[in-house]
Amino acid sequence: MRTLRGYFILAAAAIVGCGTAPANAPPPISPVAVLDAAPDPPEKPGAAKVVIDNFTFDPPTLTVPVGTEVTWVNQDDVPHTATSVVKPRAIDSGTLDTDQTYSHVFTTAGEYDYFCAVHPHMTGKVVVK
Ligand code: CU1
Repeated sequence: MRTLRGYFILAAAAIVGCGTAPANAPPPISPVAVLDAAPDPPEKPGAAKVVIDNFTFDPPTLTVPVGTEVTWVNQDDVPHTATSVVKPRAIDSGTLDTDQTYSHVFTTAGEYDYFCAVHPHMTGKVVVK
């Protein structure tokens, strides 16, 4: 009659046996390899990003060439907007919930001050040259 210890060794051997790959099998894919296979796409030319987080626009001042598409992405836990200070509003995102984005292509040089209509102390600027 086998002891408990004997059963344990048999079980351990079975687990190890299941984990042994056949000699001709491809190597297992490590999590690092999976990450390397799917990198973030590079930011396309003529594009720039403003991150909204912790009640701030980052960068607070963004300088871009004419023709740049600027995308605001709300990474905060609460809704925000990106809204031009002056009318007519070049920047007018409406309410952006968490992870929502708004994009605008700046076709005219100038300085575009904006703020968050929900939290007016949040301000930012896009300088288009
Ligand atoms: Cu806000």
